[in-house]
Amino acid sequence: MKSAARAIAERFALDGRLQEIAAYGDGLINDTYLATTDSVQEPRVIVQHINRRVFPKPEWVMANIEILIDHVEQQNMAMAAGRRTLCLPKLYKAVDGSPYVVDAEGDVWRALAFIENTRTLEAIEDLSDAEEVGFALGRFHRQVNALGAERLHDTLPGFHVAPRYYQRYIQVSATANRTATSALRASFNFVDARKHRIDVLEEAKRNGTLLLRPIHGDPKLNNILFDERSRRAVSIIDLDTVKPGLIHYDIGDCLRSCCNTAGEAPGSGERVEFNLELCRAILCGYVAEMQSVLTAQDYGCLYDAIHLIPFELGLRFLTDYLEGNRYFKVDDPEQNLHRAKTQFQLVASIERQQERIKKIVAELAGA
Ligand code: ADP
Ligand code: GN1
Ligand code: MG
Repeated sequence: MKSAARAIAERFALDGRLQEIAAYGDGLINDTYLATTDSVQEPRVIVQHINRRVFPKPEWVMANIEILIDHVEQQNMAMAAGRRTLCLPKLYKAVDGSPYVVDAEGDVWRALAFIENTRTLEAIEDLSDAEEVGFALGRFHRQVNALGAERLHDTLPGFHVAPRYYQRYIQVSATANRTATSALRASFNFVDARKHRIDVLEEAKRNGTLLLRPIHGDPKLNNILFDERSRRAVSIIDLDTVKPGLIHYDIGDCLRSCCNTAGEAPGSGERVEFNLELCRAILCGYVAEMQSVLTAQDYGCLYDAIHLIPFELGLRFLTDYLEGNRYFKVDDPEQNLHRAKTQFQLVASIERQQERIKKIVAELAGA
């Protein structure tokens, strides 16, 4: 794959000549590479291969990203000088002028400007990091809200539609049930006890309580870039999943990722808890940006989102485990089961703190 990546990188109109290219990042879906060039201004470039099994229409993914980057750049330029901005990485064009490169297998690759002097965080360390995360997601939502969901393609039909994942799980687990170990059965029981909650956000969407808006789709902690020195959030990346959706999917996803400081794959014996103080700080930073957009109904569904999205992710990992690990990349065949159990532990922690989470939301709604 590395030599393929090199040949692909040569087909982009980069600033400077290509030097090295190496695998980069730890995403579970696409393949990411870091290329270096001899350019003084732009010595590093991110080159990515889009997974076509997951994104059946990669050209739509690219169209959404182009519209979004353009929109945010225009908004940033219209902002008063000195005001804080959230930037998105610019796309390099291919040598032939197209916005991406298609390889011999018909797969799509893109190249993005590397945002220098930034870092991602493995875990949130303090409340200031948490507020920065809230700023990043809130500013992103506020800026893309003005774009309108109808301008974006639905690149991943069913993404974050929890009842769809549940239906698939039911089909797949029916066969597995007969031979399940007791550990696996415990996960099945966990899901069964919560199946009545699975439709909560989709129902709110159907009855007009929640509206479709442009969303990021995957705002986990390591998709936010922080300034290396100030540790302020400067960018939100990994834009493949940008599409029309519920901002609640994003809020739930961001909180399940950031408030679980043990991470998606904790070591054995490590406790998985949902950290309330981090939750409060993230939501504070978020609401500071989104206050003018959020409705009473939006606040009313926040707890449901915080509870549902880790449950949904656990269900997705569990189903993939049962199907033989076809969707999420794994290093060992049991990894997706471990990831599923971790999300379920997080759900249990959220349930134990339900009243306190609702109180935080109520305080923010009244602020
Ligand atoms: P994935 O998670 O699917 O592998 P990402 O787009 O998140 O793909 O990229 C992987 C990692 O590469 C990120 O976590 C980040 O560390 C780094 N990265 C990606 N894009 C940029 C960018 N434009 N500038 C700086 N670093 C980036
Ligand atoms: C996948 O590609 P990556 O690792 O950023 C997944 C997300 C999950 C995440 C869990 C398109 O994101 O939905 O929350 O793994 N992306 C897709 O780590 O399914
Ligand atoms: Mg990523």
